[in-house]
Amino acid sequence: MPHKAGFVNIIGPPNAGKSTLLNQLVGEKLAIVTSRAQTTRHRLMGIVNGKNYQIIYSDTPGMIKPNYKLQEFMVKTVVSALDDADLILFITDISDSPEKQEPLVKRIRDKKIPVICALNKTDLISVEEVKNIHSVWAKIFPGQVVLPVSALYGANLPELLEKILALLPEHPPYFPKDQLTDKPERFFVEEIIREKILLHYRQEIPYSVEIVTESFKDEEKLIRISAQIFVERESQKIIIIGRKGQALKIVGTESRKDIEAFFGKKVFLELFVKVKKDWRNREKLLKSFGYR
Ligand SMILES: Nc1nc2c(ncn2[C@@H]2O[C@H](COP(=O)(O)OP(=O)(O)OP(=O)(O)O)[C@@H](O)[C@H]2O)c(=O)[nH]1
Ligand SMILES: [Mg+2]
Repeated sequence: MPHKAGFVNIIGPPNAGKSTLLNQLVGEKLAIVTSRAQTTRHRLMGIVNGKNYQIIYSDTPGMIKPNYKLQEFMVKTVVSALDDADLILFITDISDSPEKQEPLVKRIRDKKIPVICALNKTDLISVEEVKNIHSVWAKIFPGQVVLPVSALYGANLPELLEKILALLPEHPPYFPKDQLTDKPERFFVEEIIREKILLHYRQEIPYSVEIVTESFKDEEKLIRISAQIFVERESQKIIIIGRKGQALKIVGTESRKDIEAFFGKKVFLELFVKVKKDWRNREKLLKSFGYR
């Protein structure tokens, strides 16, 4: 049997369930998930290996109209994922209006790359409604696979995998067959901390935060990690730390537990908060934070 391999890029509007779907398809919690839009900022690959195939999934940020430089970088990430896909896995909340997705749908159609359209969160509506909306999307993507799914509950995901495998090109593996992701350990530390910040702080605070792992020392009995939390203004630093450091302590404890679970090892985590004025709009700083 010939070997199949390819890049399956998960693309869609914010909050559609892209990261949830990546985690389910890979079978590991690689990507952070929250109920807030624009949780994902970077492209993240999750690799699934079978005897005769290798699927390289990419989670991407939600497609938006950018308001500041960081968001411009996020959009650039989505655009490049549209370009290098062997298969575009377009995902949208089944309850979101198809009209709203028109500009992104047009970009996808123009690529002339095979598409699977996953209509997510079917658990929230009736079977009848799913049928009706499915027929609307089938007209938007004629001749392509349109599949209602629930990423959260795993509904229809075996069918989705089958369709992906059917459309995957013949190719030798791109990565070693035991590789799970393209990202280094530090990335997951930073994302876990950011997830806790998204969960615990309101309004703009999480969007003004960037995490940088200063040091990551894998010692015999534990991993010693020191990370910086960058904010844009002094007032945000005060909020992040909280009264008597209580707020930051919660973020630290919850992050440590998740990082321990992720690496399967005890962790000592130190967090520092620093102001980098207006970092979201400073190109050089953004590049130093890994945005390309
Ligand atoms: N009910 C339901 N909720 C879901 C489903 N899939 C995802 N969610 C929820 O939708 C929210 C957004 O999920 P994410 O996976 O972070 O969505 P995303 O598309 O990656 O979002 P961004 O990274 O912000 O663009 C979270 O609260 C998820 O738990 C689903 O199938 N059913
Ligand atoms: Mg996401």
